[in-house]
Amino acid sequence: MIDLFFWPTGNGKKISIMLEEVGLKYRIIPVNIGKGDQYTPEFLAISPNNKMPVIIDRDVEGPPITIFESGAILMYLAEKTGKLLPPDTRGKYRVLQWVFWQVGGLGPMAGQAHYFLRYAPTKNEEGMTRFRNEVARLYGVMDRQLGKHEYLAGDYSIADIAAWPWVYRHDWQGQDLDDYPNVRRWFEAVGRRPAVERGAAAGQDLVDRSVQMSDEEKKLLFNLDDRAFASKS
Ligand SMILES: N[C@@H](CCC(=O)N[C@@H](CS)C(=O)NCC(=O)O)C(=O)O
Repeated sequence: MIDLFFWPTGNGKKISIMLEEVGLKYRIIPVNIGKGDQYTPEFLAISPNNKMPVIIDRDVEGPPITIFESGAILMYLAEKTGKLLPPDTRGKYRVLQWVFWQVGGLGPMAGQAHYFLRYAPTKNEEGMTRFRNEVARLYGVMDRQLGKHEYLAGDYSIADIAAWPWVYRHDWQGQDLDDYPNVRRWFEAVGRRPAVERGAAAGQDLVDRSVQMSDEEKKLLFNLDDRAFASKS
């Protein structure tokens, strides 16, 4: 049994989808990042960067294995099960370069787009333009790759699982999939996988998306102080 410290966001869903794909038993331990659960001493002890997802695997020889950072967790689960990451050097790095591209590029840039286009207390045109354009560039990169290959690294792999939950929020990033036909084809194909459907639905009951995030929640989640709200009308 794997303990998954989780909140239903793009980074969390990478891991619920992966666990569904590889068929490992898991239980969700909610980390309400809008309420500050990520700052408790117990959570910081397993996640020093105060972010979820984190897993604890007790089904191992010796002491339990604890891992934070979604890319590292995806690699661990792939290696543990021998699924969705080829074992040979060529195949493994063909996949890992796209996993790192997502974790270091698409995720952070799309996250900033979510902030400036959706959550920022004041409208900042420069931030909105900068991150909408950067995400557009990254979707262009994906579109070219997916024009040549069925999946990001050839066969379906952890690279697709890393990217899919972020493309799911393309509208929050100011992107229209009509502009990226290969991304659309891939997004729909991945979304039809039963394990992806199950993993994407995981923990949905934890949040009520009809309720707007409060200023206090924004302060916690986006590391803001009162100055960020000063010019709010
Ligand atoms: N690089 C990390 C990013 C994880 C991350 O940004 N998690 C967010 C939610 S999507 C979080 O826990 N935020 C809480 C906070 O920043 O206080 C990963 O890939 O696991």
